Amino acid sequence: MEKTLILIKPNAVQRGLIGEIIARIERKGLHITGLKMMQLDDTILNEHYAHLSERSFFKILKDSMMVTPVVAMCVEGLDAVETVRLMVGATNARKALPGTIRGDLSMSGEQNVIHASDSVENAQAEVKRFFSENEIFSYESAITAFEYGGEERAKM
Ligand code: IDP
Ligand code: MG
Repeated sequence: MEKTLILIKPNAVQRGLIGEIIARIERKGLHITGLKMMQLDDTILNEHYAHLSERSFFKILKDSMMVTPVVAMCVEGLDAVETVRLMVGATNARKALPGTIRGDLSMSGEQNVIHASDSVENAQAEVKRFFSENEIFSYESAITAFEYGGEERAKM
C-alpha cells in the first residue's frame, strides 16, 4: 500500500492543532502506520529541505522547524501521496482552498502547520528518513471493504 510522510510542524504543536490534524487524516480513511514526536536538528533538516538550500528563507525555515518537537506520521492508503497533498493545500496557506488543512488552519506561507511528501519517490525517501523499519507497523484493517470498492481493493 502507498505510504506518505506527514510532519505536524512546531507552529501547529504550539497552537494545539495536533489532534485536529490527526483527526482529519483518520476521518478521511487513511491508515496511520507510524506515529511519533521527535526533535529535529540541522542534519535532518539540511537533507529534508535540500531543495530549498539556496533560498533566502532556508535558515529561518530550519530554525522554525526546531522550535519544538514535531509529530511525524507515516500514513497509508490508495494514492496516499496525492490524496494527502490535496488535503494539505497550497504552500501559501492564504491561497490554500477552504476545506484543506492549510486553508482552514493557517494564514502563512511559512508557518503553514504541516509537511507532506510531494511525490511517491520522495515519500519513500522521507518515510525512511524519519522512521526506522521497526517503527512502521503493518496491521489488517477490519473495515477495508467499507472504505474502498472492489476494484480499488484489487489494486492495493
Ligand atoms: P510544501 O511544504 O508545500 O511542499 P516547499 O516548496 O517544499 O512547500 O517548501 C517547504 C516549506 O518551506 C514550506 O512548507 C514553507 O514552510 C517554507 N516555504 C516555502 N516557500 C517559502 C517562502 O517563500 N517564504 C518562507 N517560507 C517558505
Ligand atoms: Mg515540499
